[in-house]
Amino acid sequence: RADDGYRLWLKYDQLSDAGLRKAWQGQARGIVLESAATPTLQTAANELQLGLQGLLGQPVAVGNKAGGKGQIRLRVAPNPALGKEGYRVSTQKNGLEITGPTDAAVLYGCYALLRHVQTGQRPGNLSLSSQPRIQYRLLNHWDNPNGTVERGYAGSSMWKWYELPERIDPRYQDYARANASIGINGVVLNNVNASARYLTTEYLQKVAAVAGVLRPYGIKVYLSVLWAAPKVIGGLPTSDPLDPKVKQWWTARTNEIYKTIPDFGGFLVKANSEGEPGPQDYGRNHADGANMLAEALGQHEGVVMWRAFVYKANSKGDRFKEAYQEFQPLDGKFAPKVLVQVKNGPIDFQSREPFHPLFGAMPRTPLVLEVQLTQEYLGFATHLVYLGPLIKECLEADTHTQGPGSTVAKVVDGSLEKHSVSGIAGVANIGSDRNWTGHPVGQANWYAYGRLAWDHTLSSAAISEEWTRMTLTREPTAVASITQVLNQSRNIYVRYTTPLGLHHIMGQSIHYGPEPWLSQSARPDWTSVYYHKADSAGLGFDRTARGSNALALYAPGVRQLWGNPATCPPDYLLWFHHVGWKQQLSTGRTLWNELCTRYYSGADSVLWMQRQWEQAKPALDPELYTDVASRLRIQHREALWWRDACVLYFQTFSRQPLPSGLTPPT
Ligand code: GCW
Repeated sequence: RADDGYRLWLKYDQLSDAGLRKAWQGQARGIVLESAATPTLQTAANELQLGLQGLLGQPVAVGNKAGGKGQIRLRVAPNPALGKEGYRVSTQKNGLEITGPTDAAVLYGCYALLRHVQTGQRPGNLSLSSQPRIQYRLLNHWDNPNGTVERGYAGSSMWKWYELPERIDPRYQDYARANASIGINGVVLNNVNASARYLTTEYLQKVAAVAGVLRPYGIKVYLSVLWAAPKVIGGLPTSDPLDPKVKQWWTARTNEIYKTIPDFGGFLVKANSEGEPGPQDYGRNHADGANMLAEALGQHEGVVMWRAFVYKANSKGDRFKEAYQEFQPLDGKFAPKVLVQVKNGPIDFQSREPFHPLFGAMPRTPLVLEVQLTQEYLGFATHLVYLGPLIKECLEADTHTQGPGSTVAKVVDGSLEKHSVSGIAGVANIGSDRNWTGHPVGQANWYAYGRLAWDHTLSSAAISEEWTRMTLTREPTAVASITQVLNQSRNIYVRYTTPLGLHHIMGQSIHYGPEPWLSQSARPDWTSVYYHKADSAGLGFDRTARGSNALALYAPGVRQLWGNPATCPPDYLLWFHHVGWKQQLSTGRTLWNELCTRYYSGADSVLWMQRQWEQAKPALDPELYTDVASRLRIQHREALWWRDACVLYFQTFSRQPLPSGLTPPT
């Protein structure tokens, strides 16, 4: 049967290994609810039943009385070792037991057991237990009320606002299942470039209907809010956060939200960024704005996530430093309900960025890590790029702010600076396409994000293997060739687009394809030449003390490593240094030769990806095989486009021939 990708990784097809099936069959004849059947516990039992029946090919009854052997017991019971959301799946003398302190924890345990069976593990003496390291694990949709998605490449928005609240698209429930299966517990439904409309009574009814579908899966809804909403829909002359009428307006709106959606998650705010309104319009700062919203939330459980993605048009400055300059001085000024949401890197979701200097620099403020799953700068839904390595690279980066080992992960999970709240956000790559993400492998990015949000110590390779086994095939040689492609894909993409720390040289506004020559735009930091600074002497942005000195924003341990071109890893080199064309790098080649070598080997590697994919063909669904194979052909064509455009353009500065062995573009 052709697989259209709709089921994502939740494929409960019968296990082909009869021995394995048999081994599990005896353990899973029925499911017993030992605790009150709340909607979430009932959901957990239903999902487990659906999954096990499919995987094992036998009926699995759900009841509330233990009867006979092979029953799986679901039980909500306090267990300090599991935190608030942790689960334990274990073999007891009378069969398998799934426990956790809340019904959502038990739901996570059910998905863990299903994952175990589905990836082909043997039953044995089971003891799986895990708890999330980060509390708020969110997807951020950049979806607009008119059905478009900002930077969305998988069709239109999956939220059908014009049908809600009366009609509930069945897709919402499948979306909830997919999220719950990887531990995502919150979703921001709308774009950070927000419409005020979501705060109207009409829309709150719609939001409540979506919340109703997500609730049994342990998922809360959040909204992005337009700072100017009091003016736009409230009829007030101002949205100054210190104006009592503005405060009153937000408090009243918030109370109405909670009347409609009692477990509403909270607000996400993009303010004074890229033309969005904000408290600075009234001479106030980000903390004034965030704290006013926190006050409006009052006793309600919700939180404010205030984004730090800000920069102003400034030809002389360095955009790299701006968020730091605006936010770092506000550390300690935010109310307890406020978290500041920081992108992984200082510019904007480039294919490789150094970690954002705010991590570790605001110890009194919980920082949410924002990563982008939609591939705005990584080839949309056309290029195969598995983002596990990108997310891990940021999480594992050492900020050195409290000595070596002060990783971004420890800042984000709250352990380094002793915060009791913590959060992570992934900008969704999901749309109305039948397979949700456009590129079938985009599903792996949604999956990997959720798994890392739950446990950032998991390895990116373990996750790609898990995803492949759940989604594509369990045939070992195919799994090996596919996972090699996934694991290498991000480095390959970097090589043929922006090697050695080049950044922001893509096509203007659309953010696709190469445009390193771009020198005119509405603002200097929306050009390419602002970032690569190519001239006859060399290439790269000098961010040392001789240049913009952005390196000074980092702790000494980082500054020393990156500040010296000899010790700066080649992957970050041009982020921080203007390097002479003939300068010899640690790789043994001159800058020019290394640059060309990377562009060429990157583009060639796409042919390797194609061969690897072809090797897996016998084990794959034919439609899916062809879909990805075709996209890989586009990817190669476009890798050559990137390679040739960039090499030829930079050659006008370097005035050097290609290193021997490389064929010049024609
Ligand atoms: O990456 C840039 C995008 C904008 C986006 C903005 C942001 C939502 O090009 O489309 O707007 O970042 O993150 O706010």
